[in-house]
Parts: sequence; C-alpha cells; structure tokens
Amino acid sequence: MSTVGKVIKCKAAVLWEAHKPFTIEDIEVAPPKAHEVRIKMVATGVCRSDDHVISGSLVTALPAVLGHEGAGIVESVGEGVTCVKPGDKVIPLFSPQCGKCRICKHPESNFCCQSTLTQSQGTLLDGTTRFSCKGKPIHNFISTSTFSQYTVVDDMAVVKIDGASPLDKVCLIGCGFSTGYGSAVKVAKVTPGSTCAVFGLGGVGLSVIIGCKAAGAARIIAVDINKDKFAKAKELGATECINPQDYSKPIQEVLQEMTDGGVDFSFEVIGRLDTITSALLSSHPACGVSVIVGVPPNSQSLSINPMLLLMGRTWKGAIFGGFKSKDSVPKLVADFMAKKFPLDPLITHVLPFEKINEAFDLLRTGKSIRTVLTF
Ligand code: PAD
Ligand code: ZN
Ligand code: ZN
Repeated sequence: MSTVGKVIKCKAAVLWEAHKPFTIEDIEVAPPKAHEVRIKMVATGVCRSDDHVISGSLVTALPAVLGHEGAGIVESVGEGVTCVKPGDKVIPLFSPQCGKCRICKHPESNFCCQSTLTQSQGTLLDGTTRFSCKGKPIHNFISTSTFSQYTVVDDMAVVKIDGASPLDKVCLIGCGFSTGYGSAVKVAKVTPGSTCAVFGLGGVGLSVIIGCKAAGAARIIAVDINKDKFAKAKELGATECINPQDYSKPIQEVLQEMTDGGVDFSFEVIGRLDTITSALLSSHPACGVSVIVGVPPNSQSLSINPMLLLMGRTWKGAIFGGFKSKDSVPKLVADFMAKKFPLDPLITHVLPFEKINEAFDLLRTGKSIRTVLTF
C-alpha cells in the first residue's frame, strides 16, 4: 500500500533533553511539503557532533531527532521537487547547497546562506517540523535528522547518488569522511612532500589522514591521547604517532622540534580550545597552515596574540571539508565506487538502529571509530 501523501508511523530515536540517553519512540512523519523530500533511511553513522548535542556543547532545540551522516531511499517528494524522485538512493546534506545565494555562487566557499547550522531552531526551511511524537512536535537537526526510519528534508539538503552504491558504507560521505578528506585536500590544500600533523584520530581525523596521504604528504604525524587509535592511523597513512601524555613539555614544542620549526599543515579534529591552540602553534610561524575541523564548545573564545599570524601563518576552518555538498557528494561516492579511497577501515561497528545508545557508549569510551546503525 502506498504511503505517498500519508502520515507515516515509524520508529525514531528521540533526544528529549541533553545529558540523557535516546529513547526509541513511535513517531509520526508528515508528508513532504513543496520542495521537501521524504526519505526512508537505510543506514546512518554516529558522529561526535551528535554527541556534542547530548553533552550540551552544541546547542539545538530539543526534543529532536538527531543524526546527520545517513543514506537512504526517496519515499516521496513534495510539489516542485526536480532533483530526486521516489526510489532514488540519496544522501541528506547537513551543509546544504541552495545554488542561488552569494556563497553558493562563490567559487571557493561552501557555507550556503540557507544553512541552519549556526541557528538552533531545529526546523525545516519553512520554520516547522514534520515529526511529532505523543502529540508533541519534535525538532529537526541540521537539515537531516537521520536517526529515524523516515525523515523529511528540504530539497536543497539532499542529493542523488549512484544507484549501485552500498548505503551502509557511503553514509560516511554524508559527514565524517568528506569533512576530514576535504579539510586536507580542499581547505588546507596539502602539497606533495609536505609535513602534516593531525590532532584527534576519530572518524574525521583519520579521514584527514587519508586526504593528506592522497595529496602526497611526506610526513603525517598523528596525535591522540588514546594510543589504541595509532594502529588504524598508521594503516591509513600516518608516518608517526605521538601521545601528548608521553611528554613533559607541550606537544607543540615536541612537534616544532620534530619538524624544523613547525609542520606545513596542522589539523585540529577534536573540538577543544587547548588543542586548537596547540595545533596552531605546531604549524610553522612563517609558512604553516592550521585548520580547525573540530566543533568547539558553544560560546567559548580563545585569546590569541596576533603576532602568531603576522609572520605569515594561516589559520582557517571549514564545515564539511569545504565541499559544496550537492556538487561534491555524488562525485565522492563515484570515487569510492572507483576504489580511490577506502571507507571500510573507518567502520569498526555495525549495529541495528535500536542499539543507538550502545553506539554512543562505544564512541565515548574510545572503542569505536564509526558505528553504522542499520534500519
Ligand atoms: P571522535 O570523538 O571519534 O574523535 C576525537 C578523537 O580525539 C578521539 O580519538 C580522542 O581520543 C581524541 N582526543 C580527545 N581529547 C584529546 C586531546 N586532549 N588530545 C589529543 N586527542 C584527543 O570524533 P569525530 O572524529 O567524530 O569528530 C571530531 C571533531 O570533528 C568533533 O569535534 C566533531 O564535532 C567535529 C566535526 N566537525 C565537522 C565539520 O564540518 N567541521 C564535521 C564532523 C565532525
Ligand atoms: Zn558529523
Ligand atoms: Zn546557498
């Protein structure tokens, strides 16, 4: 029986309040309105940014359906949708590309003016949500809300991908892989023969390493306080691995000594102010580029001596690896299908969607890289 135009009753993981586990609820998902797309989710990764909401370091309206690293199949489309049709395999885009705004027309930038990332109202573009539970509206999360059997997204926040692609793997292209890889190849523009330092070896940091290696870096120094992450970092291209806890001096001094004054490219892929500073200081003061990838705690600031930049250093950051999402995601999926980069090493666990709280425990205890939840 067709579900088109009808409310769908299904399961979703609802976060009712911060610092609490998810509860699997029966929710109602209203049909897509004009320029919206309803998607049957097939798989979703678990990213630290979702956990930042639970810990309170990333603020969004609650209760909400979180999740932003998913892949699924279009169930139905609202009026005026031309970019996808029912049955298409798609990836929802937490960093949308409206195609019309100043930034979408800018040759380099990717942070579309329609992005909801820096707002926290938790709705679709029209200011409302299609989710409800027990008669109460449930908020969306950054254009995606993938922790649900069905989700509705704006058509600027979804893209069709190769129909042959394995959704339980390419879901990582929806966030972690693309963010890390793009931070190296597109944001930093790592050069052949260069020296890189990557702080934080989660799914995103390891994807930075994949990008540094693809760009031809000669040395890739991986930095983490969890040494269990080192084997995978080496497998993916790290040439050295260091643990700041093994040294009595600050890790930036260790890196400066190891690299004749500082690395060419450093990446902070944790989301802490102290490591953002360490990464900056470990880049060479005259020629270094330091990229912030980790999402820092809400409303916190750093005080920096401008002299640190005056000698020529570059300090930058980006969302989604600087990629324009609609243009890049299908190409990245095609590159994965052509075996230009791996995703399997990043997926350490696959669990049924209902075990979502277990997946977050694995992330918090440092035991997983990416857990993929399947529906
Ligand atoms: P993760 O938790 O899997 O990895 C973080 C790693 O950092 C772990 O291996 C930790 O052991 C390590 N770590 C923690 N504290 C320290 C420390 N003091 N020194 C050294 N290492 C440490 O996270 P992830 O890979 O999913 O995400 C990493 C960050 O990137 C996180 O802040 C997330 O919110 C952010 C992110 N940003 C974007 C973006 O578009 N900019 C996209 C996706 C994720
Ligand atoms: Zn993410
Ligand atoms: Zn735009």
